[in-house]
Amino acid sequence: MIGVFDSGSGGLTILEALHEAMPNQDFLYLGDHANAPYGHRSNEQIVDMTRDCIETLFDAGCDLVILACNTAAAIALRTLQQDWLPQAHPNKRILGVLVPMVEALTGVPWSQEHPNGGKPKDRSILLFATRKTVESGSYLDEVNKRAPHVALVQKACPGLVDAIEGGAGQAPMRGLIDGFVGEVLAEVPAPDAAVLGCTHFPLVRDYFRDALPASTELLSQPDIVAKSLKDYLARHPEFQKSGSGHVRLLTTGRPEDVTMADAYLPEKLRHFEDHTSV
Ligand code: DGN
Repeated sequence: MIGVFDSGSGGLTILEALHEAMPNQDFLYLGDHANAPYGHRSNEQIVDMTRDCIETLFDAGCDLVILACNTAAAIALRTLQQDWLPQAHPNKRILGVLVPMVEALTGVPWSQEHPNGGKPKDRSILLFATRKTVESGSYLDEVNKRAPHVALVQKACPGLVDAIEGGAGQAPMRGLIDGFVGEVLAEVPAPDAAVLGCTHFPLVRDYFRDALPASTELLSQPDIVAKSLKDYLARHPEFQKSGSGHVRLLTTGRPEDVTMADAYLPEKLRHFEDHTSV
């Protein structure tokens, strides 16, 4: 069984793509709704909360956990992988969403740095993400290290996770997204590509699509992460336990409080069970 974690319901966009790409795999999802959104939390709190949730997924029988949360991946993943996992759970693995995304944005494998320094920047890519992810600089640093020809322009979208989790109406949602996209297009009028670097944002992908120029390719993080996990499992068969395609959704909060479900989640992704682990 593979664990999938997000601060709230956004990681369900990743889970949906994982389930579609690996229909025989069993998945256990945990949304930390009791503490969401993580944008208001300190880095130390994000590390602690992410670790507690991963521990819960390990305890429930997962050997591999996907951090389907860009914020947690950017802030907590390296610390947890280096300082906690080897001592606490040496046989388990945590994977994030940043590595596959950086590889997709740059076309360069993660293991290669500075492959073509000195080239002029001839490809512009917009990254829409949470303020925490943008401020961490993780995407920018990793892209710059691998593909100096890519101009990655980050755009923080404060309040968007709250609006999605809170089930904001369609008109205010469109207004919010038009505002973010308009501000960044004033800087870069014709970007080659854009990526939604927050797992909540694909739930309102159509609004981003409408606000961006038709010539801008909108990359799908869920599809990129799913392909990457499939490749990882092919290389690491010890984590590939064949199952029956069972998917179970847990929340640290109360299922009836997961209000965004009604507004933006597809029906099949709405069935959270109660779970109080942290
Ligand atoms: N879905 C999370 C992400 O991908 O960054 C949102 C994090 C949050 O709670 N702010």
